[in-house]
Amino acid sequence: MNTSLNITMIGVPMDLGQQRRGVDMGPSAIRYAGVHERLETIGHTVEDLGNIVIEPAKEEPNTKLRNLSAVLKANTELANKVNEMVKEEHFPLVLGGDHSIAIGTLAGLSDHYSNLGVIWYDAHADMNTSDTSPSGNIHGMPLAISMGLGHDSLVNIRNYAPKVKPENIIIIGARSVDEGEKELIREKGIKVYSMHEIDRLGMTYIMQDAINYLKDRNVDGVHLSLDLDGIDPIYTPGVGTPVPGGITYRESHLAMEMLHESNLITSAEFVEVNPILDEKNQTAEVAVALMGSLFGEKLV
Ligand code: HAR
Ligand code: MN
Ligand code: MN
Ligand code: MN
Repeated sequence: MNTSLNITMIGVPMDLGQQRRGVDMGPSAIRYAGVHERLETIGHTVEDLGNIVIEPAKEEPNTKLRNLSAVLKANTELANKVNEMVKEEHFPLVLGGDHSIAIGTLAGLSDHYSNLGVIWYDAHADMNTSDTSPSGNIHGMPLAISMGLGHDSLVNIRNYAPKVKPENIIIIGARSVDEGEKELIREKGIKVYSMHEIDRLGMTYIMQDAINYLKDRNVDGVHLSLDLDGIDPIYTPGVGTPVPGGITYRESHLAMEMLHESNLITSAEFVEVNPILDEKNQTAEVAVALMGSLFGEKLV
């Protein structure tokens, strides 16, 4: 990552991709935890566009996808905003909101990049299709949709598909993966570092391997999609779907520091912060601390 970036933040107060209210307040909680000043102190220029407007949910009689039209509308708008940021050579930093917003972020990024890499830091694979989803929650689908699998309207935001190649995706931290997702992971040969590999090989090895993998793929940009539930809920309790046995606080900082050193990351989003389920805003504070490491903060 360059020493000084023009970072443009946008908040997406989306809670319609899942069923626990409160994650719409994630962007406010992250701002309250001091993101703007933290990144400026490192030496970056920071601009905050405020929040995208989320329209109210309505009855969706023709689909099992919960709140499809509102999720589609918000993601279409987000995609257009992110696309403008990239064109201006700004670093897009998206604040969530539930993980369904990655559909829009990736749609906005990848018509600019011809070979975009994606690092998906998450307890979940978020690779359900409309057919395999056990819940109908769109936040469990964004990676599948970005690969071109799922509801047509979501797959075709900005009128092209797919957004990412399966071989350019790396999942880190997986420990709650549905059967249909496992099948898709095998079928597409997606690179996954589950908690097993993290325990066994250590985060230093994993991140170096991930960075080498993406470099070998000749990616022209890498998006970091960081779901706070990837981290162990003892550090980040304010998430809608906590899964025990996650990545530690220090391992996560190490991962961000190594990504910073790699100079690969060209956009990022931090999602699933739910202040209602949190304790004293600590999940948002962890998000901002990790952004510090990702954007080049030095310990000494
Ligand atoms: N896999 C389950 C589903 O599809 C749960 C997904 C939970 N997703 C998130 N984002 N919290 O990672 O419903
Ligand atoms: Mn400022
Ligand atoms: Mn997720
Ligand atoms: Mn998750």
